[in-house]
Amino acid sequence: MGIIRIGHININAIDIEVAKKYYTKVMDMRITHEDEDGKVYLKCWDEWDKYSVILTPNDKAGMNNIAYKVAKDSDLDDLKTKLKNYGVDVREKMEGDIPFCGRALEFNLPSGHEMILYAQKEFIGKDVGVTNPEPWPDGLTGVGAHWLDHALLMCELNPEAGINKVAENTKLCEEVFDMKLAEQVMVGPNGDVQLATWLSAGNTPHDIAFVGGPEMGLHHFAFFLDDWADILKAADVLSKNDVKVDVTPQRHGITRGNTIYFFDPSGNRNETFAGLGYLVQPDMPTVTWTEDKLWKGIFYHTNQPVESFTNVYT
Ligand code: M3P
Ligand code: FE
Repeated sequence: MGIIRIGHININAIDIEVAKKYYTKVMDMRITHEDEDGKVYLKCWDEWDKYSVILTPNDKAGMNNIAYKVAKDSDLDDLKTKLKNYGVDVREKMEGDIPFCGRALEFNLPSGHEMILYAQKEFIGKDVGVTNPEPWPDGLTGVGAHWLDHALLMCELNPEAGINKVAENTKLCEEVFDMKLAEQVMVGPNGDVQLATWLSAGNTPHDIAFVGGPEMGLHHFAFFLDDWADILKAADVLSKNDVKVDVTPQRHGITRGNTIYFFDPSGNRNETFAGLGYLVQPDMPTVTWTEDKLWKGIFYHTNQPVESFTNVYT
C-alpha cells in the first residue's frame, strides 16, 4: 500500500514565541512537545498522531524536511529497495531518531528537498475522542485547522538547460511511491514541459505538489477546513489577527479546492484548503491544464496572475 498521507513538515521559525502564538491561537494547533534545542511540536485538533508541524528556531524561513506516513513497517523495506534500485541514496534512521517515530527512511528528492518516510508515530488521539464524538471541540480561538493536508514544493525548472526537477520528482512519485498524477500544467511551445503536478497517495486530489521555478524551496503547506463558510470565517480570523494575506478567498480550478494563502510570522506561506475537491479513483484519467488557461487553473474566479504568488517563496 505504501504512502498513505503527509505526516509532518519541519519548518523554520525566526521568533519561536511569536510562531508558537500564531500556530496555537490563529491556526488552533496544540503544542504536544518542546525539546531542549527549542524545537516545538504541534498537532491539529482533528489529528491523532503526536505532531504534524515541527517549528525549528532559525534566522530564516523555509522547510527543513517533509515526512510521509506509510501504512505498515514492512513498506519501509519495500520502499528502501525500490528507492535504491531507482538510484536514490537512502539514509536509514533508527527508532526515535525522528522524535516519537519508529524507524524511518531519509533521502532527497531529485529536486533536493529532504523527505522522510516512517510507519509509526506516537498516538495521542483527536481532541473529540472516538466515542460518540462531537463534530468539533470547544475552545477554538482561530481558524480551527483540521489537519495538515498537503505541501507544494518549488523545484528547479530551466528547460533551455534541460533541467526539470518537477518532471523528475513526479516520475519518482509515480514509479516508486505508486502515487497517482491527478493534475498537471503543461507549457512551452510544444506543450511538453511539465510546469506543475499534483499527486495523490489516497483519494484526495493531492498529498504533494510540485511547481517549477528558478530555484528549489517551499511554496506553501496547507491545512484542511470543511467548506466555503469556514474559508470565509478563516479570512476574518486572519485579518483580525493582522496576518499577512497573500490571496483572499478563491477557488482553484486545479483540484477545485477553496483556498486562502497567507504567511506565518516567519514568512512561510500557509494555505487553508477546503473541500474534498473530488474523489481520486485509481483509474481516474489525469487532468491537464494548458499554458493559456494556467491562471484560470490556479485562481478560477479572477483568472489573473498574482505576481507575489509565483515569485515569493521560502
Ligand atoms: C494549490 C492547491 C500554484 C498552485 C497551487 C495550488 C502554486 O495550492 O492546493 O491546489 O501554482
Ligand atoms: Fe495548496
